[in-house]
Amino acid sequence: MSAADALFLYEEGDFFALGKLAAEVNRKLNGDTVFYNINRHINPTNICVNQCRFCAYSKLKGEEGAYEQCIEDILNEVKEAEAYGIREFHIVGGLHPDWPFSYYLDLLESLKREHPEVVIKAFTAVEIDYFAKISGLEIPAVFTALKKAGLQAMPGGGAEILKPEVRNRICPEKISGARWLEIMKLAHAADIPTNATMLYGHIENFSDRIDHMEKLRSLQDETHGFQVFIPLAFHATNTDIRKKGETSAIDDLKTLAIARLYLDNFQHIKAYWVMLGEKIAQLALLFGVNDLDGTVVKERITHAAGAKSAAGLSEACIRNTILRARRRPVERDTFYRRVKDAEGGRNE
Ligand code: V47
Ligand code: SF4
Repeated sequence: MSAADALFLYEEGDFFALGKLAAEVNRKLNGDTVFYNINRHINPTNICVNQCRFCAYSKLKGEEGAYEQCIEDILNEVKEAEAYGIREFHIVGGLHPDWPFSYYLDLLESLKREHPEVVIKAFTAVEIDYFAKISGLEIPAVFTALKKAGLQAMPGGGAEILKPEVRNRICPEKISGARWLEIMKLAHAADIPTNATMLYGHIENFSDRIDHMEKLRSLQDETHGFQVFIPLAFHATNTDIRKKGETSAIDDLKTLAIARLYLDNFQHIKAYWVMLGEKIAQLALLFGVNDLDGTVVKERITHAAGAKSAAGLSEACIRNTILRARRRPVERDTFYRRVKDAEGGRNE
């Protein structure tokens, strides 16, 4: 599909026809299955040297609401992980002005020591770039050290909108879009699978979104290292971006459907229920989506920006959401391997 085709679908495409088309493409790729994951988010600090205009989560050091967790606090917070069947730690946080790179290595090593079976998916490309700066290491050496400490995959955050004209207005201090792509390419070269996101619904237009997807599609053609694409719906409360209301349900569903059609080299499209709300995420299963993310537990980033969704969902609730859309719920691990099928029997 060309960029012009995708733009036409955004601007003129019939909403239901688009959904049907995307659902059909997804059915060919992934059948009836909808994946979910039993995971736990860890956000070690909200103190950040960047001040992205869309971010309600970050604080300056000493500002009211700023927090930092020592490794012991985190271990304590996740000590029941196995009892809850947790298979993945998803770790992202602010760029702390004083913490050394060794804090992050210690964190991964400690989590692996206490929870050897739980996969560690950690740090956006923005954090990886920051680790290189604070450690004086090159990016490949940062990856070598993190892998040795327990890193197994990376989330897709920090992509925002890759186009410089938009990016410079919403997050001028953040690494460039080109640098984000370069770090992802190096991650893939280091055999670290990553996800990819797009923050939409702020100041960007449809053509900026398609430009973003085009850049992801090109890199995926080169590396095949992206596992899933996740559009993130912008939430404006407590941010520096003035906007009336949140993204519309129609925009959310169209964006997911166009992503399914345009990103023909991505196997999976995820509806992140935290940002979409549980009901739109369910409808997304009719618009080309085959992944609902996970149980999450204590989401902080979007809730700082006014999200009304729950901070976490039980497995039963996620399975029920999928079943009521007449799809087959399958628990996956971080690498999209099936671990529990629709009847509830373990596959491993
Ligand atoms: O990079 C920040 C976004 C991202 C807001 O890879 C906001 O599996 C909406 O990347 N409104 C971090 N979004 C979260 C993220 C993520 C989440 C779930 C799963 C995965 C994955 C990745 O959150 C940031 C930024 O794009 N964000 N502020 C806001 N006000
Ligand atoms: Fe910091 Fe990330 Fe928030 Fe930007 S989005 S201010 S880099 S925590």
